[in-house]
Amino acid sequence: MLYLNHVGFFSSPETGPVPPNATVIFEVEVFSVSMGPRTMAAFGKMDLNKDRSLSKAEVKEYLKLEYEKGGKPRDDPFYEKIMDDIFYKNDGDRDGVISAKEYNIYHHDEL
Ligand SMILES: [Ca+2]
Ligand SMILES: [Ca+2]
Repeated sequence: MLYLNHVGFFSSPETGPVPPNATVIFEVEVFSVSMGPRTMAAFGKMDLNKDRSLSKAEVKEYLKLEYEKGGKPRDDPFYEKIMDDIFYKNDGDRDGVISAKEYNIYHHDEL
């Protein structure tokens, strides 16, 4: 089962790396409902330095903003968990950044 989280990344709690924290997964799922599917517009918003790839710092910054906007700021370990999952699932070549291509990769898949 796949969830789409609030920044449009897919997340699978069954096969995730370290998400025994059901609360995180639940909240990620809740955010997904309000945000809809991943778009290049969302990518552009997260890509602060416009190099067409997302570093952990950029994703974290975005997560923080979204949670603060939602009135539910979290501590760093919370964001780290979500980011671990995001990068595990989306950083296909494991170079530590999510390229536009990697970000968009599931977009063309049948789920
Ligand atoms: Ca970037
Ligand atoms: Ca990558």
